[in-house]
Amino acid sequence: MITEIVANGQVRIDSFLADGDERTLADDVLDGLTKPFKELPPKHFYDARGSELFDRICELPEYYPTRAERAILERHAADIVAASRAAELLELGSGYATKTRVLLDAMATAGTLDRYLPFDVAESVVRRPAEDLVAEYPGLRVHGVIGDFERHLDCVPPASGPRTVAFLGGTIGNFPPGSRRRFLRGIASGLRPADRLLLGTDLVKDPEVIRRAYDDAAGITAEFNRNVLHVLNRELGADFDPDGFEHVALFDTEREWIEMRLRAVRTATVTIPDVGLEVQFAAGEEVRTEISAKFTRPRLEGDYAAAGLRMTDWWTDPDGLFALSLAAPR
Ligand code: AVJ
Repeated sequence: MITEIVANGQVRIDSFLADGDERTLADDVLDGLTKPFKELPPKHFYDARGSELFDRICELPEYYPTRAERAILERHAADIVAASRAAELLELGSGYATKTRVLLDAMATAGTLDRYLPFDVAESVVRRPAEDLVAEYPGLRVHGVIGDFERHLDCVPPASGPRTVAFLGGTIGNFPPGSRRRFLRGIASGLRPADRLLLGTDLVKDPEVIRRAYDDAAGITAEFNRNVLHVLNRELGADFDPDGFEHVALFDTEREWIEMRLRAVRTATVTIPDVGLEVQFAAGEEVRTEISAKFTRPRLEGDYAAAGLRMTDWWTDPDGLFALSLAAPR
């Protein structure tokens, strides 16, 4: 671990990422592209370009989750803070902390705000808002954690007051059901009785509305999807022709999740020197790049129960598109 203290001791940043980290990309590629049905995990979308494309997705007319979640936060931040009594906010996948300010404001108004702990893989994404926020909120302590929340959850410093762990945006939907419960169990095991999980979940709705959110008319999501191939080219020396792959988004009505895939438009042979792999693609062959599960309240309650949590509160936007819920350890 590398620790750094800045802004007169108000900001501390711990980094758990080291040399091994391209390794997880290499391992994921080696695993995923040698499976009978090829797949790549969605976390590798988010290099600088991917993060920028994702920000543009959030502004798209078709992509409702960001707006719906923000509407819930704006309307219910005070309720969330009253229910959780949080003195500190640990945010997993904090990004640029735009939604976070709504929560921090409500905590400041309630007079409980003490500490913010942004947790993200991207170093700049932890550092920049950390420094801005101490300037904006007098007395706020910021303890940033740079790491992979699938591996470094245990490295987060202990709570010094009632803690709310926020996992927003619906990213929990990226986990298939079994891993989802395992991940929630990992969060639950770090919660003390007064701590809460604040979770954002996209809800089941008209499949066409969901599908369009992942296949926008301007083609931004398609570019975002193909970006993972640019990442493999740059990081692993691969020779993918991203234009040789088309974007596919389909809603699995049985499992109620959206899938994104990349479909080879023609036969291709791709070499990936850094993992010593030569991969064949048949024309029309698909690589699954993301699942994004959609929830109902009973489904989420089932997941919470399986993870040792119980739902204490549930809020949706007026159109019922998205939900925020609070869960407590049982
Ligand atoms: C960041 C995982 C919440 O699943 O909706 C957006 C990613 N993929 N468009 C989602 C995403 C395609 C997004 N999450």
